[in-house]
Amino acid sequence: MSAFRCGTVAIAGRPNTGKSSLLNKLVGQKIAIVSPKAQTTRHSVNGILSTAACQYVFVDLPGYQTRHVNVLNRALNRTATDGARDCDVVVFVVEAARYGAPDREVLARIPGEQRVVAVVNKVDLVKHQLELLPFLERLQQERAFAAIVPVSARSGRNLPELLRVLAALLPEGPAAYPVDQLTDRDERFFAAEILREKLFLLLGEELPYRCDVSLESFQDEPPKGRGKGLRRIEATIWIERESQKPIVIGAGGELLKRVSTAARKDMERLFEGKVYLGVWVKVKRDWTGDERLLRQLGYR
Ligand SMILES: Nc1nc2c(ncn2[C@@H]2O[C@H](COP(=O)(O)OP(=O)(O)OP(=O)(O)O)[C@@H](O)[C@H]2O)c(=O)[nH]1
Ligand SMILES: [Mg+2]
Repeated sequence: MSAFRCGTVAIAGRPNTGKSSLLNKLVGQKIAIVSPKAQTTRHSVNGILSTAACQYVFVDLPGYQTRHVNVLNRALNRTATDGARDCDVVVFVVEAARYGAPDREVLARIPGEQRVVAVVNKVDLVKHQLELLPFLERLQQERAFAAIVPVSARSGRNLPELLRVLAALLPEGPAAYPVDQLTDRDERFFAAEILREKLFLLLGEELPYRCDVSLESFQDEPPKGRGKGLRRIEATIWIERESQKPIVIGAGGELLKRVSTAARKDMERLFEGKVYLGVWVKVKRDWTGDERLLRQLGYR
C-alpha cells in the first residue's frame, strides 16, 4: 500500500471562474460563498477533504483582479498572491473556452517553481466537447502545467480525476486535521459570510463592493422548556457613506428584510437550529480605501 499523503491545494484564478463553487463541490459542503458577481470571495477559507489515502486542504482564494483599484482590492490581491505561493500545489481555474489577459496575469503571479494544475471549469456550458480540444492545446502553451483537467464544478463532472491528479502531487505525510474536520473557520465566520453572500445576490451591481459585514454577537440561548435552543446573532452591514443606507434598506425596509431573511434561513440550515438574526446598517466612511478600517474588518 502506498503512503498517506496530505497537503495544501490553493485554488487560484481570475474572478468568477468558479473557484469557490469548485471548493464546495470537492468538499461536498457549502463552505465558500458563491455569486454570479466577480470578486465575491474576500477571505481565504480552507475546505478539508479526507479520504482513505489522502487529506486535501483546499484553500479558496479571492479572484485576482485589476478592475477596481482601491485599498480593499490591493489587500485581496495580496491574499490571492500569497495563497498561491504558500501551498503544495496550485489549482489554476479558468473558464472553458475563455482565456485572456486577466487569466494570464494570475498565472504570471504564481511562482515559477510552483506545481500548477490547470482546471478548465464550466465544461457543462460547452455544447460539443470536441470544441474544447483546440482550447486545451492553446492552454498547454501557457505554462508547463503538471496536468490540465476539464471539469464542471456545477455537475461534478471529472472531479474524481482531478482528485487523483492532485493526490499524486501532494507530499507524503500524516493528516494535518482530524478526518471529520471540514474547515479551518468557525461558525462566526460562516454567519458573516452568509450575510455577505445575500448582499451579493440581492443588491445591485455596484453596492456589494461597497458593503462589508461584521458580527457583533453570537450567542447560544438555552431552550425554554422542551426542544432546541436559539442562536442569537447580531450583525452589522458596513457601508461607505450615509447616502447608501436607503438603498441597502429599501423602501419600507423591504430589501434589508429580504437579505436578512435569506441569511437567517441559510444559517438555520447550517447550524441545524433556530436563529434570531438582528442586522444593523452603519457607515464606516470610505472603508474600502482605508487600511486601518480594513484591518478592523479583518483584512490583512
Ligand atoms: N455553468 C456553470 N457555472 C458555474 C460552474 N462553476 C461555477 N459556476 C458559476 O459561476 C459563478 C461564479 O462562481 P464562484 O464560485 O463564485 O466563482 P469564484 O471564482 O469563486 O469567484 P470570485 O470569488 O468572485 O473570484 C456563479 O454564478 C457559479 O454558479 C460550472 O461548473 N458550470
Ligand atoms: Mg470565490
